[in-house]
This record gives sequence, C-alpha cells and structure tokens, in this order.
Amino acid sequence: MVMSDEVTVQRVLSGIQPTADSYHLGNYLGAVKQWIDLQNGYDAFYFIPNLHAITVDQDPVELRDRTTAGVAQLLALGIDPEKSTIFVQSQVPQHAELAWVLTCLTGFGEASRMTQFKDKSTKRGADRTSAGLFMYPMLMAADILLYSPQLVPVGEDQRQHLELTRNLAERFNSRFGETFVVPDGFIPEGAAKIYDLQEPTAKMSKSGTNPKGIVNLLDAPKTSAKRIKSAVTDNEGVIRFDRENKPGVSNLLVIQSALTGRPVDEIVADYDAAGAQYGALKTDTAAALEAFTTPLKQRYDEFMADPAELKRILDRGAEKAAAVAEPLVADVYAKMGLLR
Ligand code: AQP
Repeated sequence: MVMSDEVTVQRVLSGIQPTADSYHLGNYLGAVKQWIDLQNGYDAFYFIPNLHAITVDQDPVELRDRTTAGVAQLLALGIDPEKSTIFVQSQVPQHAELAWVLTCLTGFGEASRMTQFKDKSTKRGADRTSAGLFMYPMLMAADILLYSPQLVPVGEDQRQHLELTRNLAERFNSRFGETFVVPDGFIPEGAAKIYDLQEPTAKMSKSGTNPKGIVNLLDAPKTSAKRIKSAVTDNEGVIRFDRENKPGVSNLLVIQSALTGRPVDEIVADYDAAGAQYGALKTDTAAALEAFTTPLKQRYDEFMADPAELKRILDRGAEKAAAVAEPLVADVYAKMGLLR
C-alpha cells in the first residue's frame, strides 16, 4: 500500500464549515470538544472546509471573515496548533484536484442517492441548487482520502457520505492499485447531539430558521441566557430525562451535563431532592454556559487581535497538510495516466 507518509500513530481528520459568524453549542459539544481530546492520542488534522461552504451562496467578505473567525474559535476552544494540524481547505489545492478525480469515479445514480443532497435540493428548489451541492460528497471524500486517516469522527448525518468515501477508496484501489486507506467513521465517546431550543426535536443548526433556537458561542452571555430561559419545555413540571416525551427538558439537561461534566442522573437527582422547577434548570444551565463562554470569548478576542499569529498558524498548517496531500495526488495522477 502506498502511504503518503509514515504514520506512527493513528490519524484522525475532521472539519467544520465557516457558515456562520459563530459556532454554536452543538458544534462544540457534538464535535470540537471531542477533537480536543483526540489531539492527545492521535495525529489530528482539523480544517475549515470553505470550498464546501460555497456550495450554497456566500458573501465573499463574510466568508473570508468567518474563515478567520472559525480558526480563532478552534484555537480558543482548545485545538492546539502544536499538537494538531489546523488548515483552511482552499489553501491546499489538492482537495479540489482529488475531488475531480473522485467525481469521475462516482456514478450519477450513486451521487443522486445521497439523502443530504435530496433534502437540501428539495428545500432550495432546482434553480437555487448548484451542481457544487451535488458534488459535495465527492469533495468530502477527497478531504478524507488525501490524508489517509484511519478514523473520521462524524455525526450521524454524515454516515452516508462516509460510506461513499469508503466505496470510492475501494473502487480506486481495485481499478488502479492499492492507494487509499479505507477509513472508518466513528462517533467519539461523549459526543452530544444538541437540539434547537425552540424546536427540540430538530438539531441545533447554524442555518436554523429561528435564531432564538440557537446558542452561539460568541454571543453575549445575556443573549444566550435569554434564549435558554425561553427554551421550549412542557407542561408536566417535572425535571427528568426522556428524549421522546420531554425533548426540551432533556436537551437542557444534556447541555448542562456536558458543560459541567456532571452526569445527567446526578443533576436530575439533585433537582428531585430540592423539588426544583424548570426555572432552576434554566438558570443553572445559563450559568454553566456563561462560565464557559466568558473566558472563551476573551481567548477568541486575543487570537483575533493577532492576525500575524493566525496567518503563521495557517501557513504552517497548509504546509503540513500539503506535504501529506501532494505525494498522494501525484501517485493518483500517475496511476490514472494523468500528466502532472
Ligand atoms: N446540533 C448538533 N449537535 C451535535 N453536533 C453537531 N454538529 C453540528 N450540529 C450539531 C457537528 O458539528 C460539526 C461541524 O458541522 P459543520 O459545520 O460541518 O456542518 P453541519 O453538521 O451541517 O452543522 P450545522 O451547524 O448544521 O451547519 P449548517 O447549518 O451550515 O449546515 C460536525 O461534526 C457536526 O456533526
């Protein structure tokens, strides 16, 4: 097997799109928090997939600002550039090169079966759906296969794309010779799925329709406290964990638990003993959030105030990423008979 470099520890790779001014609590508790743990035992590659972001309309100034802000947020949250390779997708051109090769290996019917494309294109309508959105899974496959990671932390919603990635890796290997590592997806331990505060059966999403349902990490504590306090609950008045029948209360319990490190059962038992009402659950959850976001915002502001340092981190990240990606693309091109 041709490996793009010597891998001594297992490699993980994941990305987060620059599609909003701030990441939200779901992005942190469901993804970045685990990335921080993983960087200690793995060769971690984390990137900002800005080429994915343009599969739907983006304002150029906003996209540029959000990309930088995204990097600063990852650093402020605890991704350490000394341990992890942090980079921006558009600064490593091999992503686009491999994406084209993989697109040409993908069947039209196969790509048409991707449920995320079907959902998003149905919502947007054919005239507002780009061909780029259709190619999104093949670009994601390239993002992964370029770095030969053994493990890819993914949310449930990305499982089908990961399966396509595995199929494309196997297809290429069998047609052109062993080249790609076939990666495994995994949901890291402790990853919490966070739901919209106003519609607690839908996932909290940057592109959610009601801003009141989202807790942004960079919002003022007052704004977030207000949102937590107006979160939808139920009329039962009893604090207990029951995703199906009490999605709003359960969501707040999961948020508080993930932020404080206290198990949900313990939090529920304490409320039970105190005969507490939903008001207490909301006040405590808002306080836990404020304790987390206040120092985070300070660290974020410090990184944003030092663009030269951010540039240095990204230049080094892009260089490290390209050092892995380039030999792989060169090998792929050679095997396919493409001059380079
Ligand atoms: N609500 C969530 N709960 C847990 N994890 C979540 N993630 C997103 N929302 C939740 C995880 O965050 C990582 C980065 O996500 P992304 O930016 O690549 O895109 P996404 O999953 O599509 O996130 P959004 O917020 O819903 O963005 P938009 O609205 O732009 O599509 C992923 O690991 C994801 O699982």
